[in-house]
Amino acid sequence: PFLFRLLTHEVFVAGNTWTTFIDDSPELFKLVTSQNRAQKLLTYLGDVVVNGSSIKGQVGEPGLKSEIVVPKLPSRNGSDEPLDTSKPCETGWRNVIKEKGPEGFAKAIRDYKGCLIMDTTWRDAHQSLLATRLRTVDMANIAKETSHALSNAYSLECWGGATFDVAMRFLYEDPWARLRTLRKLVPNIPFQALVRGANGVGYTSYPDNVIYDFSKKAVENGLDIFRVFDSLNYIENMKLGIDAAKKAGGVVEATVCYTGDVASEKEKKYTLEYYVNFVQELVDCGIHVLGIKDMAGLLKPHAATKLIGALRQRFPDLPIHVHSHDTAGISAASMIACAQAGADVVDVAIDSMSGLTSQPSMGAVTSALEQTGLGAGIRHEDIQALNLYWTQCRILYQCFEANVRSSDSGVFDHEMPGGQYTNLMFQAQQLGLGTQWTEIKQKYIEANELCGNIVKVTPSSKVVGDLAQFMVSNQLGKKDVEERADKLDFPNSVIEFFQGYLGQPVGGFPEPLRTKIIRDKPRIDGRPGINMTPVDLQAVKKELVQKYGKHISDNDVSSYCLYPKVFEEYQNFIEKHGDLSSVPTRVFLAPPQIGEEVNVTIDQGKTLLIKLLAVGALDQQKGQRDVFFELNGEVRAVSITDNS
Ligand code: 3PY
Ligand code: ZN
Repeated sequence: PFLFRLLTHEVFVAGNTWTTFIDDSPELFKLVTSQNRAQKLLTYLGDVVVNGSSIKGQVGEPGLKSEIVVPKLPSRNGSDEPLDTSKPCETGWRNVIKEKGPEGFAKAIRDYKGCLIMDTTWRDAHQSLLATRLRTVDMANIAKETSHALSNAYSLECWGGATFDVAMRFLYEDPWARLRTLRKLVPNIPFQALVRGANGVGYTSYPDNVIYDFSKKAVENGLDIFRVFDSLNYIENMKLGIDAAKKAGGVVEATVCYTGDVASEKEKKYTLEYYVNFVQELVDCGIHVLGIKDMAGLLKPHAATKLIGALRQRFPDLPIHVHSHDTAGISAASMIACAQAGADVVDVAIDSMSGLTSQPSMGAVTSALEQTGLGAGIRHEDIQALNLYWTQCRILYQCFEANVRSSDSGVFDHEMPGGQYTNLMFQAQQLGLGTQWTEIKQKYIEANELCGNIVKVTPSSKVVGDLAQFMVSNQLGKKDVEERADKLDFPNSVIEFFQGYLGQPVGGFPEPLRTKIIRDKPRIDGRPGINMTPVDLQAVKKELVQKYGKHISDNDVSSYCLYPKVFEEYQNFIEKHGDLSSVPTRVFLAPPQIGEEVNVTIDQGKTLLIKLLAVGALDQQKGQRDVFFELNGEVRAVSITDNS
């Protein structure tokens, strides 16, 4: 009867509910104020209604206003009935890891006749295209179909890199829960994470025990393969990351970061010989798989043939897995060249999440491989079905697009990694100067030279990017920096790099610049983590439990050790609003229409039916508005501070 009265009220019917109507008609409502889970959720939704989304990096609203349609996979036997995907697929390469261990898995991969794929859609593709903002719920909703469609994939990259901190920092999600959620839905395909060696999934060095603990937890929560790299290709950092992944029981995909151009006569530093020697050092550490990480997309087809050819010849039994970005528009050709030169796995992203600063298109690469007798064992029709989902998802997340619209072969000069390219371009666009972006790219080249022509990937790429931005904003050229280095107020990341906090760059630090920049600050000439005091994990847990309560888990302790401030802000948010990870993205990022019904599943299968009814007038004294919802047929109100 209450709802009937509300819904038939003439003001409500006229659709004019953003008025004093609510305040003038108190008899309509019985406010329920209990601070339960649903109420916390409504406080979040109410805030989005009154103030709009506060998710950082969001420009505008999600492009898709309806729910994403989950496509059916075609049948396997030619019948008209679609494939039954109500349960996940149970067969895949993960079974080989479970049955034969990492060594047996590596051997089986090497013995496979074709070239397998890793799908990066759940990690690098959205890190590179959508500012890492893809939420767990949108992966989970297509996960069972993915387990069937990509059952022959070497792995799904779904964790690590920037996803760990962005999950907490911007999406208010627990990264560990993401791993567990997806694991349940995809039991058959190995899960892969990108791990920055001694930097874990952070941007700095940590005490060794933090990295060992993190790696162990990753396996416990469902991770199989660690792609371990170091942002300076510094072998001592690599050894630590490799050992941590191995002790955790994971498959160790030790990775060399590719920079420069092995096929160029001008290349004097990052030559074929340099790579072969570095890989030998990795092999000596007892790795399972070799990763080649071309984070900027510099590897051209001819260079790929030379590099992979040389490594294949020198290490005939070592599985080789190649990663690239399509910034210049060349990566599909390069990945095919890699496969032909003996690579066992190449990285691709589902078509609508591919290209530009992301990985090459799955459909394109697998179709091309098929014709060369190096098929990946993935059905073209299945890719089309998955792609239908991701086409909608890309529109949904358009508010995080950086507006990269074309290829840029200038990457061969500036060598910016894919994710950073999109980030810096976005920032330059926000500044609104048409020339800003070109200037940043130019200064990035100079900043790299000042650092001594280093490998540029997170976190070393941040150093070069920060130095480039510093040079742009202070109108400094390379020569100015060299001459005035002892007086300039450099960004912290730059000072710390020159101190040695990331490790030792190939060929050492440039002098006298290093001394001029760090002045009397300490300098580290070995592995930064080696002298760090171990963290007392039990003591940290005790402190966190005291502060936040008994729900604090050992995983939380690991999150805190890597990102103390981010973790605390995330916990404070969760205390206020609860776990929002299953709120549909379009209402997480923008208010629903008045009268629109939204289903939100909380806890284990409990579904809330939520409808926005009306928004009250501004209470001038309190600076608040009441927002009225219907929750499973009952009216609830929340008072929200209006920030406008
Ligand atoms: C990361 O470290 O997050 C990267 O994606 C590097 O390429
Ligand atoms: Zn990448």
